[in-house]
Amino acid sequence: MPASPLASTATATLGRLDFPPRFLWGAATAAYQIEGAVAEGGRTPSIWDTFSHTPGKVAGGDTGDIACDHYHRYRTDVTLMSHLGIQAYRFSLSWSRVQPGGRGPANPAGLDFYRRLTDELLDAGITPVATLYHWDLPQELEDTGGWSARETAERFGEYTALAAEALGDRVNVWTTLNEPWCSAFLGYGSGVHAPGKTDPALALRAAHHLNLAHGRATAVLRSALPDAQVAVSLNLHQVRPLTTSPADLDAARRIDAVGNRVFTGPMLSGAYPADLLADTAHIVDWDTLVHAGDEAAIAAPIDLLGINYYTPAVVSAPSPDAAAAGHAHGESDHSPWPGSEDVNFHLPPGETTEMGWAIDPTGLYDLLMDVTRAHPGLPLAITENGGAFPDALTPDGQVDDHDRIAYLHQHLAAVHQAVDDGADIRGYFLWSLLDNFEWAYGYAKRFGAIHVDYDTQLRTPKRSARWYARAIATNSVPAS
Ligand code: IFM
Repeated sequence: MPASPLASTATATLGRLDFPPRFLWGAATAAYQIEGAVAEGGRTPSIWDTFSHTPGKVAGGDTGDIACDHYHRYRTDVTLMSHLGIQAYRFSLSWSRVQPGGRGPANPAGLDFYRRLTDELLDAGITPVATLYHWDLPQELEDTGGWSARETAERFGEYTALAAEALGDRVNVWTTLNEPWCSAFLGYGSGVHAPGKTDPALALRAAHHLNLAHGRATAVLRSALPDAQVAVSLNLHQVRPLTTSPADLDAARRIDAVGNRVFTGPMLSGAYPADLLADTAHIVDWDTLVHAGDEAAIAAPIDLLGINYYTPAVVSAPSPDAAAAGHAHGESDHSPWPGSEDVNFHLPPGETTEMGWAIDPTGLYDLLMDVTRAHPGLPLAITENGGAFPDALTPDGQVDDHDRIAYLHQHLAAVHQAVDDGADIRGYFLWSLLDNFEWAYGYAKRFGAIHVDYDTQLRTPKRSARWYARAIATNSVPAS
């Protein structure tokens, strides 16, 4: 593993929580959520173009056609980041911009866009962190089975090689997949995300092929860019049983298996967990799905685990009338939890964000400590954390988002506590730099530190952006 550029101890001085020296303060976005320009520079449609243009799939009929027009305004956006002191920018590559159709040669115009973006970042002293896949599979690959087809993992390896060859001289930190749980289980299980399939067997197949894609990409990056840091970003669920009854504890075990260990098992421990295989044996034949050597390939060592956290999952014993989707993952008649469809999900008491997600920073602390205990020595970064709130522009054009500041403050304090308690946490990426296309919710939910007026594309840093800039400048947050 490359030497850590970061120390791993935090301190508290009077009135403030100090983060480790060289703790990395970042912000994150994703291609389809901000770029727009969906038909420019040789880009071909992704599954999200198809899905968002299908009536009834996205709130308000919104699409990513224009989004934040970042494709044309990336210089402005880098300047804004620079003014805030952002040290690292996590963005994703649009596969169908880099390799239209997901097969064959690279698209020079697509690569040029990412070269220009990364050059601009480097000129501003901002570290680029590139995510290879944030949910926008080329539609042509979906037409031949998408993630339910093993071949898609092979295509992902080839695409990774094209990206590494073109951008490896500029990008040193790579994330293979963002939240493969969503790609597999919301995309092929509950169907609230593209491609909108609702088949538990396809969802489990997709999970395995996403794991395999991660393994293939990691191997390609290692061989093409021996000095690069390789990571994956998982939206690990902080699963909490409603009570300590054996039935509730078993419900938590089941959701942990199909929500977390389906990825961390093969990626970090070299095997699918036996209880997951047992819970889902009636849905897929794992012996046929998983070929000899797959688990070893998926377990290719990573340098850093990215954790995306928003809210905990409180669960109780299965019952026939369990809500199909569970809280926090959208409305559908189909479950995103194959084999554990009838587990009940509960919204904990207390405040929620505009997504209806419980605000609970102890979930982040517990998650960081759980992962640290399960995988000692594994460097971590929070690659997404933030909240959607009902932002309103004041008459003088400001956004006084005190609720978002409180959310960030509480969650950063939880990160600080985890560092103090021994977690090796290298950085934090606020979700999101900009208001953007929030998938099935369209533009109705705003997660940005920077407000975007979608009619004029005017960017206005919110009060939270200034608060975050101060945290970066002082490498600390207030103690209370
Ligand atoms: O906007 C998403 C992002 O694309 C992936 N993680 C969760 C965010 C908020 O829902």
